[in-house]
Amino acid sequence: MTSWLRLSLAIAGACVLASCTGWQSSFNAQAPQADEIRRLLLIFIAVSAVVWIGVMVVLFFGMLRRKRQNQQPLDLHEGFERRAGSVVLIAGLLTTVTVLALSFVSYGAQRTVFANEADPVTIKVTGHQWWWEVQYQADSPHLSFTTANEIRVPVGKPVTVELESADVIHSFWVPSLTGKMDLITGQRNSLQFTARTAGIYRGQCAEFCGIQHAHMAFTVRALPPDEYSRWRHHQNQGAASPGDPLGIRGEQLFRGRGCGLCHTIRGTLAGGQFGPDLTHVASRDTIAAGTLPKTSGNLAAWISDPQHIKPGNLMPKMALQSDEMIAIVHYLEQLQ
Ligand code: HEC
Ligand SMILES: [Cu+2]
Repeated sequence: MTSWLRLSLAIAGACVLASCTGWQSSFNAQAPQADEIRRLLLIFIAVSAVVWIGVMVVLFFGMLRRKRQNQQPLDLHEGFERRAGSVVLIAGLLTTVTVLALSFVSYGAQRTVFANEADPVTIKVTGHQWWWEVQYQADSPHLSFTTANEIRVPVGKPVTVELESADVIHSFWVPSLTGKMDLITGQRNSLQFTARTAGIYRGQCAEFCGIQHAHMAFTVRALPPDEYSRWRHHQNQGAASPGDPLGIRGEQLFRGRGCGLCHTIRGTLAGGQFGPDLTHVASRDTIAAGTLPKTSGNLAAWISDPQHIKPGNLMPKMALQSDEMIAIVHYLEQLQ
């Protein structure tokens, strides 16, 4: 084998295998629901591989042993016709049995994937072009709150996500935790999963929903239960009041410049419902639905020209002076 060929094979192999691990992969299953789907996937791949190899082998021998050309096409070969007939019949029966068996296996897997465990944590997720609204629901309304693009769940506890859309059809997909489900206006779908291991799992909108569909990602972070309760308690609080003059100016500008018409910051007068809730925006890892890491520089870049980062997204470019920008970013950075 030439070294060139060996190198390309190694790179191709690495690419194929690399896609099997990582934080967004059905092969890296971290919940019983995802285990079932991975098992199903492997069974389907194995059965299809056996069928494909069988067809190729028969085709290969057929080509090797093909008959001479100069036969009379109208001659009948009764024995041959009969044998061919039984081969077709057996192949047909085998196909039926295989398809039926796969249907049963897949029905079995669905019973786990769609089983509803009692006493789940309920999270309502609403798809928007092109971000995710995440609403934590509780028995009493003062324990419910809204955030965006990042979902946190307790390890080992069943979580039900209720899915709805504010505009077009989206699809909720965190391959390491469970299967896909569509978000549809006026219809409430739901999915359940129980994360087994603490960690961060990436999700992605899996239904083409417009120009920024590819920038509609989110993360699910599974936390130990006590850490989860602490996080939830903190998120439920209103926003921290700005602690210095620059922050106070930032808060005033946030409303004065119209940001508060689209964004809510709980505990302040900003109560817009159109864009993501920013009450604890500084506690997020990313902004704009997984598009940029949340740093001061990226916040400023986003606010100064969101259309450059996600062309066509629904936050307009606003004219701000640079000192106003500095104050607003300084304020947002305090919203831990
Ligand atoms: C017309 C409504 C509208 C106005 C006005 C508006 N935004 Fe937005 N904003 C949005 C929408 C919609 C998004 C989500 C965009 C996306 O990710 O596709 C967003 C996203 C953001 C984000 C990222 C949030 C996250 O967690 O991903 C920040 C930060 C933000 N806006 C700050 C501001 C600031 C500061 C202003 C005022 C200068 C402002 N916005 C004005 C609609 C608006
Ligand atoms: Cu979408």
